[in-house]
Amino acid sequence: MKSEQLAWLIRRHGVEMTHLSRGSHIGAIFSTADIMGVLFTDVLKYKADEPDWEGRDRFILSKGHAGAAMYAALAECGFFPVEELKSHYQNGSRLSGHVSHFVPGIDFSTGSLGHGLSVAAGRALAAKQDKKAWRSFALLGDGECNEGSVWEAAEFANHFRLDNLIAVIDYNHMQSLDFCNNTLEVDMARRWAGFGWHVIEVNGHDHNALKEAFSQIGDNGGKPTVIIAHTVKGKGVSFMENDVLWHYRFPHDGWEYNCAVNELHAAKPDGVEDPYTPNGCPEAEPQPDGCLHTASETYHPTYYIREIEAK
Ligand SMILES: Cc1ncc(C[n+]2csc(CCOP(=O)(O)OP(=O)(O)O)c2C)c(N)n1
Ligand SMILES: [Mg+2]
Repeated sequence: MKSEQLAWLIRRHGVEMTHLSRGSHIGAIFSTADIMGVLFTDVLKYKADEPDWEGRDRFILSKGHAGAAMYAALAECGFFPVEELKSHYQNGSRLSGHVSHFVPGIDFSTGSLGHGLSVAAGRALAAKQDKKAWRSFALLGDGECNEGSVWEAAEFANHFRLDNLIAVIDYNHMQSLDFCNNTLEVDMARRWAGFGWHVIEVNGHDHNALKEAFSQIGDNGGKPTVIIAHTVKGKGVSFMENDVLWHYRFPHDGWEYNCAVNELHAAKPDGVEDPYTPNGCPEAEPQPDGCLHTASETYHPTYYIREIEAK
């Protein structure tokens, strides 16, 4: 499968999974979809029919709230049946909202932010000590980089010259309910460089640029590599882009679900089938005047309060 096809399927599954479960984090899923698409088609070494294969690259989705993106990638790459994705977030399902190591292909459960890089760094050191060729990857959010533990791991990786460690930052400038710069500003590239890392900046939605960036890892004078991927939270559905609402909101029946699916269909690559709505959705009724969920509205954390007041 091509990376663009996988990224599209991640987005389509993401809409369905959050819609069915009334689950959160569609914005984060879309933000990482292209990075995950490239990682699972072009970069990571693995055997889907042997998830614990010793020679596999290790990958940790440290921003575990984008778990639906990883589940979709794993299912599409053959780790478990695609049909199972519909059970995401349901009672009794192993596909919990944040990634779980009970799922084939997932080595480490996350969800509490700030832990993935420490584990990935420890693994990279273990690989070096055991003279293993596999590499250790971690995908982090930019808001997650507010966690002090990220920077302890960054120092550790520099000290041990872990050039088999690759951090990818989903640099979308947003964290749950606000923009990062309103919360705690991180001067991203300079900070990582200051911690001794080899820094690559890239458009996180440009597959060729991502592939080029990943091809540069491992030969940087002993430095660990960080790929700072400039992304847009909610990328792929216009009314979800750069809008804090879609950190927690799920695509509701009607206008939201139909428009999201139809926008994805308008950008569907050749050779991909939509497993849920092969021909897209009927055109949705326009939203009534004054409805709170219009595309143009600038959402704000007070949205939920306004929604309650409106009832
Ligand atoms: C230790 C910890 N604190 C708070 C949260 C709640 N939380 C979940 S997602 C999120 C936003 C994180 O921002 P970022 O890493 O930029 O991810 P994005 O919102 O861009 O997907 C927060 C604060 C958490 N999961 N873990
Ligand atoms: Mg973010």
